[in-house]
Amino acid sequence: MFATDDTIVAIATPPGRGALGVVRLSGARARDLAGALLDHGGALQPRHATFTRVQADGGESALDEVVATFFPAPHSYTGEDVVEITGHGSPVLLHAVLGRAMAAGARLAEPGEFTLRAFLNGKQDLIQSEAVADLIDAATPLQARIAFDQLEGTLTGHIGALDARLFDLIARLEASLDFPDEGYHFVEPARAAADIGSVIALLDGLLAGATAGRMIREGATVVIAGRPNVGKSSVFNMLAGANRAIVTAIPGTTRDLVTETIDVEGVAVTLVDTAGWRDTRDIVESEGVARGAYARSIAELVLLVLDRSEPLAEEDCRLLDETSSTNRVVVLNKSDLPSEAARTFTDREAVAVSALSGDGFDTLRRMMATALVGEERLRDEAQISNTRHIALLEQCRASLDTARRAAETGSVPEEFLLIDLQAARMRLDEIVGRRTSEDVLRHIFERFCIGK
Ligand SMILES: Nc1nc2c(ncn2[C@@H]2O[C@H](COP(=O)(O)OP(=O)(O)O)[C@@H](O)[C@H]2O)c(=O)[nH]1
Ligand SMILES: [Mg+2]
Repeated sequence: MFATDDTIVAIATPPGRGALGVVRLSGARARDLAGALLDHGGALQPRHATFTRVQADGGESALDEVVATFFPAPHSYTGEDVVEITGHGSPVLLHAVLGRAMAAGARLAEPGEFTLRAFLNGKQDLIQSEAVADLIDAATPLQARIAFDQLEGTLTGHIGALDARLFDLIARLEASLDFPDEGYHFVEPARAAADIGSVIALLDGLLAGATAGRMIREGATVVIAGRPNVGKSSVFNMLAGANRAIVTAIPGTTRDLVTETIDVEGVAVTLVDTAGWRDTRDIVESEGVARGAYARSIAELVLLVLDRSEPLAEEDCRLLDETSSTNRVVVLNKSDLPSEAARTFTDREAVAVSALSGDGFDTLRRMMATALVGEERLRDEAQISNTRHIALLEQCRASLDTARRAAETGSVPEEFLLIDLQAARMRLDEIVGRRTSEDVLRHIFERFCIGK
């Protein structure tokens, strides 16, 4: 299992220079080790910011002025004694402090080890530890909000409520198994089926926001498609807010995939500009076209750009056909020019824009967000966003479904019902980390960077 009996140290702030930098120690010897580095006479007082100095090697001169704060166990991030030393944000100074702490006997922390200790010491459940990583990684305010909700324990509360219902049901079933001779049923099968059904309904409520949640957490790939010269690169640039892709009046200028990550109403979107779709003999260009076709096939959403100032070309029709069953938004570009479009589209499927003036782009962004995560995204539906949680909840639901069917038909003994209910409960335990293998933990905490 993981070692937690030594004292770990790491630089907690990102690499590079800044006004401040933090070195953090956690473990039973944190205060002693910090004391050995600091100029300060006497022990650090709990939860006091102490202005002091870090001594250079040998102790004659000082390295830096710092503020040291001691958080005694168990009221610290990790649940252990923690000391945070805040100095100037110079890599040279921070590495010197780190080196001195290690020379004094601290071990360099593994990635995520502070948070792992917080989990192992019961300061957080696994959902919350994962939320710390998500919060740090958040690229949009919506991602940050969902991660913070999970850190605050919203999802933990929902899982706990499901677990309590299952626990109650299992206890009643077990009691009726314990007194078979009395012929007494604590739980009538029909009642059990109804109870399981109500747990399933709660679970479905959580899972309803899963697609949106996952999309918000993981972001989405959106591919811009269309024949040459309809204004794909111009639409890309307008969405990206910068002149990122090459725009020319010569068809076939975009030969490779150009990507940019942008925030579309809270969703982190990787926007991909592709080469125009057409039959071509130019080798470089046809490679670009092939990549474009591949990008379309893996995209969560396709923006199919048409030039509204021209009648539909054969290639437009072909792309319209090809993407008819894909999640797509039709972008009728060049709305600043007189319309020549022969075909009409509904407001739900198409939007007129001008990549020249920016007209219509607010609507386009809204339509993209809706196509990706649905209308409900900004309400509190997306409480679940992590693929691991979603998969476990789905397994939980499958076990409950089996149990409910068995209870409804009365076809199997209560023992079997219990096995399914216990299996369902085990999945909930895995989500919060009450029952999780070391491998799973390693995998989760590896994602963190050192110092977290
Ligand atoms: N009038 C007008 N011209 C546009 C608009 N969008 C793009 N263009 C022009 O159409 C040509 C092709 O644009 P580009 O973005 O390179 O098209 P792509 O080949 O599909 O990537 C360029 O001359 C653009 O300036 C628009 O909304 N209105
Ligand atoms: Mg282009």
